Amino acid sequence: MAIELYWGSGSPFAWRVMLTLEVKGLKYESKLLEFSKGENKAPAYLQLNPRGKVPTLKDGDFVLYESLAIMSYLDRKYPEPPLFG
Ligand SMILES: N[C@@H](CCC(=O)N[C@@H](CS)C(=O)NCC(=O)O)C(=O)O
Repeated sequence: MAIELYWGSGSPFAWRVMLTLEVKGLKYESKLLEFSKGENKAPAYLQLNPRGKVPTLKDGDFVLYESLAIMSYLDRKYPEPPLFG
């Protein structure tokens, strides 16, 4: 199933997940949230990530937030090339 990444402009936490996806050659749908419009605090987004922060990753029905947790998840599910030695 498709991977979706919720991110916000200027977020280094989102960048590291984007870099992970690129390094692993994974296609994903970009969901850019606008902080200035409060899109990261909208009820629909808070259902995915109650902290109202980016990044959040959806992989099919599985939802995960916290950039390091997302990187670790992606590295386990898609091991090549490995991220962490
Ligand atoms: N520990 C979190 C930090 C995420 C975070 O702080 N994201 C910021 C952008 S750099 C954010 O969403 N800020 C919006 C807000 O707090 O309203 C992670 O590693 O994913």
